[in-house]
Amino acid sequence: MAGKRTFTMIKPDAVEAGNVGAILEQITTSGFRIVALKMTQMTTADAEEFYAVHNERPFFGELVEFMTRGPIVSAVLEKENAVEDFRALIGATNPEDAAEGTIRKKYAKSVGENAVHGSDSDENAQIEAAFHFSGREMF
Ligand code: RTP
Ligand code: MG
Repeated sequence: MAGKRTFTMIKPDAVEAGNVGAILEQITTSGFRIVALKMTQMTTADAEEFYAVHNERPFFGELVEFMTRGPIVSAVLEKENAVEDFRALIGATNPEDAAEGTIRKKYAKSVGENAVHGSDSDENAQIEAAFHFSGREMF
């Protein structure tokens, strides 16, 4: 899937706010094809593993608490240059720094509760997609 796929989650804040449909609409009209999609709720162990790279950071406990408090919608997306283009579509981690029109500018509440996740490399996209989806769930 090198260069062509990325992984995303619509985070609990955006699901709670009823923004799943609008966010998926913006993703698909921006040229991404959905090749896997589901709603789940991560356990504490899931979130600790998914975000293990951040486990020394001061916000780690808060992040795990947030990501497990309600359902998420996870998806695998296909497009040329998917990882980089999707990071551009979602905008900066902190919505205050995110460009106008980006998903985080429109829907994120704060640097912690920032509506969506986007993989940061092709390698992590593959790892993260495999964490959330079996082979039979990706098309
Ligand atoms: P993501 O992994 O969710 O796509 O976000 P990102 O690359 O833009 O940001 P990253 O540095 O990987 O941080 C992962 C998530 O941790 C939460 N966070 N909280 N309170 C804080 O200062 C803080 N900093 C980061 C956010 O939910 C961020 O998306
Ligand atoms: Mg990240």
